[in-house]
Formats: sequence, structure tokens, C-alpha cells
Amino acid sequence: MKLYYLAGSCALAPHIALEHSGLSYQAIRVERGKQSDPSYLAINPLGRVPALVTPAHGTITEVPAVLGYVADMAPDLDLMPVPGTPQRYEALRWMAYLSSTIHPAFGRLWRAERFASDTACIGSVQEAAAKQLAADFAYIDSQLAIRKWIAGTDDFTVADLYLFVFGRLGFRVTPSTRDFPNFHRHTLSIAAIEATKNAITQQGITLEGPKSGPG
Ligand SMILES: N[C@@H](CCC(=O)N[C@@H](CS)C(=O)NCC(=O)O)C(=O)O
Repeated sequence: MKLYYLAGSCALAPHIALEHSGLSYQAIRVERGKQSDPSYLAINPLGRVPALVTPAHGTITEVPAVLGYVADMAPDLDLMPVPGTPQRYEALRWMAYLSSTIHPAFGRLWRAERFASDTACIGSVQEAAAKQLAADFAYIDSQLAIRKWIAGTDDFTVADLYLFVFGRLGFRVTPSTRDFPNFHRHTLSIAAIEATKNAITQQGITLEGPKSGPG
């Protein structure tokens, strides 16, 4: 398998999952700005990471799908709760929420120019995104006050790895995810896993990341 990633992006979650799974894979770095090159568009025509090229199931994109696939390929690790349990639907719900609500809010904060053709509006797009993220961080924090892992399982699932991506990126926004003690505890718990440390090292990033923006 080949995982295409941008350093410090949402592709960090499948990278950690693959590293934890023990499955054979190769992580291939896409340089920022190069994801629209024809060579990468041939892999994912949407020009986004992650893309997981599999020998048996073609190319899989979209973080929740890639994470679900890795979990399926390593069934003994319980990276996804089994079908028919409440935890299963919690894991799916959280991945949908992260993908549809949290990730786009970071996009509006850091790529506001994509959402406003009038440059005079960029500040207000960013302001609204920061406000929304603050409310979302508070919601996530309240949920992690009553459960160790986000889907209510005894051990972490791929939904936790995905949440970690935003716990980490959230260090550099105001308010920071550090200001939400339960969310911060969760981020540090995932950071302490060996597979996370390995993926971070392989991507050439740090837990802290840059002072602002993606990476
Ligand atoms: N909905 C997609 C979002 C993918 C996405 O936007 N990935 C970002 C990195 S976090 C990316 O490729 N950014 C490049 C760009 O926006 O040009 C998913 O869940 O995989």
C-alpha cells in the first residue's frame, strides 16, 4: 500500500493507523503546492491528501474511508468498534463530524481566500471560523469529560487518531486546544502512542508544529 500525505495534514491520522497496524505500507510525501500537479491528480483528481493506493481495492480517498479501510485490514486491533454496537455508530458519527464540521472550519480560518472573492471579507470569514472552532472545541471537551476515548470504547479507535489531528492543529489557534483540559489530555494520550511518534518523525514534523497555519 502507498499512503500519499502532506506533512502535518489530516493524512497524519491514516499514517498513524497504518504504522500501528503492522501492515506493510509506504508513506509518500507530497510537497505543499504540488498536490495539483498532473502526476498527483492522476492519483486523486481532487488534488487532496490522503490517498491510499491499495493492491486489492484501488485508490481510497477521504480520511474516514481511508481510516475505515485500515481498520478493516487489521481486524484484530479493534481500530473500529464492531457493527451493531453503540460505539460503532459513535465512531462513525465523530469521523463524520470531524470531516464535515471541524476540518472545513480550519480551512476557512487558514484558507479564507478560498471562501471570499472580496479580500475585504477575509477577516470576517476567519473571525467566524475561529468562533465556530472555539464552540466546537468546547463541545469536544465536554464529551471527553465523560469518556476517555471519543467513541466510548476501552481503547482508542481510528476516530481518536482523526481527532488527534485537530487537537494538534488546534495548538496554534485562539483559543488553543490546550485551553480545553479534556481535549488536551486526549491529544497528549494519542501523542504518547509509539505509532504516533513514528509517523510524526517520518513526516519530519513536531507535535507542536509551526506557530500558525497548516503543517
Ligand atoms: N474531505 C477530505 C479533505 C482532504 C483535504 O482537504 N486535505 C488537505 C490536507 S488536510 C489537502 O489536501 N490540502 C491541500 C489543498 O487544500 O490544496 C478528506 O477527508 O480527505
